[in-house]
Amino acid sequence: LRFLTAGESHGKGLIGIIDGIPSNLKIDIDFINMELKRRQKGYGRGNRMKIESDEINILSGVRGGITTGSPLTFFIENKDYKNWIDKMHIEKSIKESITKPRPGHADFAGSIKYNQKDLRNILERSSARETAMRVAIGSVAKLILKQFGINIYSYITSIGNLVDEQKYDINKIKTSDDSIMRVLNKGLEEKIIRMIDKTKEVGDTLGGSFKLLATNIPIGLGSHAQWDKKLDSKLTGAIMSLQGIKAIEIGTGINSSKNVGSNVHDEIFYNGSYYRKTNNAGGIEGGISNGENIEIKAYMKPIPSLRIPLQSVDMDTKEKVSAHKERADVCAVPSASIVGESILAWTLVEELFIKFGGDSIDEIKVNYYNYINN
Ligand code: EPS
Repeated sequence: LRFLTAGESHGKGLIGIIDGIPSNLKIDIDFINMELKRRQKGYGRGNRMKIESDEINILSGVRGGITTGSPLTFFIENKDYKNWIDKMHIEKSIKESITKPRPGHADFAGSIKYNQKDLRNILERSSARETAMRVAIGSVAKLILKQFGINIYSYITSIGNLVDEQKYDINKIKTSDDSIMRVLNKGLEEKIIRMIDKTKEVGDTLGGSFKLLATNIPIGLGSHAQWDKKLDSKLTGAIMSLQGIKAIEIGTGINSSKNVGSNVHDEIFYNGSYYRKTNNAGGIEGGISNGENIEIKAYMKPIPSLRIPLQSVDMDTKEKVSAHKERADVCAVPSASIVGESILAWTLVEELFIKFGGDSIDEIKVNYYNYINN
């Protein structure tokens, strides 16, 4: 199972190729489009989101609404491309050249690594526009997980220095889409919106954090036996690949490190099946899922495109300059949480297929229920 994405932020569109999706899976296009819409929401997005209304276009791998086992090809059009044809033309020479890297962006290191004089050749691909395709691909992963009763949720735990440390039950967490900032505390939402407005006024940006949850996880995804088979290592690596993420916590990992073992480890009980009363481990012990909910928190840095830019160096003249200005969002943490859900779903499907793999969804189900019922 693997996927690749291609496409630039202001190019013609985004392409995704997914290889290894089993046959006989029903593809719910409305669900994929709904997920794409969820990613486009949030207070603090820039004007680009008024131009785009992302919609999936399936080019291969599905007939009559059902997967055939062949690779899936997805296309999402960039509606903004028509405004960028001169700057993004495939053949005609481009007049503009960006030479002032934004601190915090891929511009600087990317242009040196790829020997590019025009930073747009780096920033177009490093842009978080790519995450639209990752959500489309992740929504297929969610459709697979649903077949096994596994669900994925997320909510925002902080924006800037406004932090929500409250614990919530799963029914409350399910309501996060009701809030434009995907927070569970209405009072906090109002404060966040005011802070985003103020931050926008002064030309600055904000980061934050979000929590990801996966429920009804079977015991036994991942393995303790080899470093590159550990579930926590795979999940954190995958989530870290999301643009802007700078830190990740599994369960109560940070607090646990400050505590004694007897206060941290989740005691084991049995009543017909095994259960825990706490989940400090975030559902993973020894690199293996232990049957509890998988709980992960991801932390996003503030967006590096600033209206009032930081100091930089013109890479052409080597003079001191202000960094390049580019239209951008003030805060995109709610969107990142949706992409986080997609990445979590994808990685869980990868692990599910390692353990229960087969070529049709029917075969995988037989393997899965054979294991679960034994
Ligand atoms: C992004 C910059 C902004 C965001 C974009 C990510 O786009 P633009 O440069 O066109 O204003 O809106 O996000 C999306 C286009 C999207 O679909 O999420 C960046 O530099 O990462």
